[in-house]
Amino acid sequence: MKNFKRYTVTSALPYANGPVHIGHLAGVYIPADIYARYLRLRGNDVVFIGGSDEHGVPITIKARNEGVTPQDVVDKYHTIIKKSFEDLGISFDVYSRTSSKTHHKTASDFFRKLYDEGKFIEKTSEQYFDAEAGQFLADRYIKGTCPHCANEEAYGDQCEKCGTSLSPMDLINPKSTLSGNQPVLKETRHWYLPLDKHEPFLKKWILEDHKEWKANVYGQCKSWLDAGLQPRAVSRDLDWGVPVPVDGAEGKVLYVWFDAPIGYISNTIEWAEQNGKDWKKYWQDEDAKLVHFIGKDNIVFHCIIFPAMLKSHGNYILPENVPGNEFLNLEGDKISTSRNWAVWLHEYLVEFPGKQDVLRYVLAANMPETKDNDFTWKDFQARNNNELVAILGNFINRTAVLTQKYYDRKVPSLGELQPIDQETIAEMAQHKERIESSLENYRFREALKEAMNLARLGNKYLADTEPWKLIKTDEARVETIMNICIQLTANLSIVFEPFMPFTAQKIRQLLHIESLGWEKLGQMNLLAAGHLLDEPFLLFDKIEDEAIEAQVQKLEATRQSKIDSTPAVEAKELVSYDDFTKLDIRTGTILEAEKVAKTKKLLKLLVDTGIDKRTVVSGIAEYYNPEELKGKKVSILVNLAPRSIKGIESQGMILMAENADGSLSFVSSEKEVNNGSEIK
Ligand code: B3M
Ligand code: ZN
Repeated sequence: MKNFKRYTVTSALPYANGPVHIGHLAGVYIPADIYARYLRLRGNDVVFIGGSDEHGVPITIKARNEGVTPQDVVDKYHTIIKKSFEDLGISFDVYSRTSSKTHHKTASDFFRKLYDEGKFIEKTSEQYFDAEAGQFLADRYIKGTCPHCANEEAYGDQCEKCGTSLSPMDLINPKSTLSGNQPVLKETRHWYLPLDKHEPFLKKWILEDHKEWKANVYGQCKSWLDAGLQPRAVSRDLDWGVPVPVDGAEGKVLYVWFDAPIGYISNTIEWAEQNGKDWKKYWQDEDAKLVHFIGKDNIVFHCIIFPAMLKSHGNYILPENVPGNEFLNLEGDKISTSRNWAVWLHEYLVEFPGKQDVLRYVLAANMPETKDNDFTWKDFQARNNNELVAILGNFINRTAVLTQKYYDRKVPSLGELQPIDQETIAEMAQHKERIESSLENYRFREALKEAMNLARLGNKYLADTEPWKLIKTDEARVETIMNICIQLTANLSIVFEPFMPFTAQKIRQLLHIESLGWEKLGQMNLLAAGHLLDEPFLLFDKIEDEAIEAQVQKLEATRQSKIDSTPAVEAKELVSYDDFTKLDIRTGTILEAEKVAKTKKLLKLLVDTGIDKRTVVSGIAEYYNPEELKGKKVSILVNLAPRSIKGIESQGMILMAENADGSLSFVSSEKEVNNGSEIK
């Protein structure tokens, strides 16, 4: 195995359009932080990079929906995310953002170099354009009917009802969400990374040279490569992002997945500038080991597209490993930001103050390393009460309390060893290598289990030796036992440092020592006889049923509110007042009504609009009989362009309120008003 001099550890840059939840943590940030902390503890030169991904269409959509700018959106979430990571003890060396100046320049230069060297292909294609809004439409800005399940609200990239991936051209009756108009096809030019050309290299590099990658990651890469790679567009028609640095490319930005991974480099540059380091040593020197921590939905971008970009550029090292994780579910259901089905980190930190390590522990223990895994509040409670309190906390507390009681908190000396002592010491020494091997192979759950086994070993040793009985008969023997327990406790402060840094710090406080460094793990002479410990205090406390109930209730409330609410809970895009005043809506009265032949839903109505008497075809036959409609007061949109429906010219539209079950009812004024009164 190669010996690396430096480590460049990245963790996926979360989109700054929402806070971070436990799924992100278990999948990416906890394993990355454990790894970075472990490497540092071993004295390695490490840069651990994080940051917010602040580009992409979802951010622009959120901004539109909220009537703010994209910059407002990312400013808000970048602040929340950054703070919550800090509070959880995620030990980034740098946490920056892709809207930064450094990033814009780095990404722009990266693109420009590839462009200048002819590494892209340029293609013109037809894309949907909103003539009224005067802009090309990102897939997410187009809605229409799903060709698979007839959902009328399908997006241009996906139908959220049946889950099918779509392209905008698949939609029946596509509509721009900007203007509501039918978009038109218009030619546009974009730059493509010819992944097909990189395929032979990627095949060898991944499938032959990186067989050691995790099976889930390797498998996904293999299926992409087996299917054959296609050129990928790396620019978009959008006004939010890094502008394409080419003449004549106005209105175009780099595709978010082109610029975001370059964000790792940009953030390293910022860090290096602030810390007097040379960033190139971490990105362009074969002695540096680059590792990307990501979730499974990001595998193709980090294993195929970004390496192809780095390789095309030519100056960069490629990742040694990409330990991608599967997903964490919550109480049996997929975590969903839009459904608010999540445990949000910033909320957890407020609701469970001082319990960062409990969350870190539970998420590491349930890390979805090989398959999707589930987080439940019951398990959270059980792991806290039965493992952290009953095993780790219990052993250390007994050690501290007995040392205080028998020796006034001074470390007693080690006497003659008995077989049980020797066995315990030997077993302790074995953990080091096992834990190292687990950590270096990205098996964090296994490493954590091994660490916990050290605490178990301590409890077993205490139970077997029973110093509280011996103290009356064999005081010298108790000195040895307590010395061993204290040394074991010191070992626990080392081994838990990567997983539970706050707890490791507390253990050091109890022992009254500074950080020991990883190499001391397994040693028995960490604290000299006579060293004075601190006053005992508890490392963990029990989590009661009420606290867990409250969390379960909170989730239940989310589930319930989703069931109760109508499907149309989200407001539509904003419109200007001018847009609104274009609609001419009047009160009217239905004079005549009859069924439209050979249809189930349609009625032909004659309406007195106060301006004229006109025919309107309306899809209300399932809810109203023609007979009951004569004399009904209605609201009617009178300046809707006439449409021919079943051969009848319909002049306007009757406004209806649609209930959650789809039933319709008329909208009419509360007091008696004349026909033709304007509604505004
Ligand atoms: N923001 C996607 C995600 O959060 C994306 C990761 C970028 S890593 C360069 O899933
Ligand atoms: Zn569908």
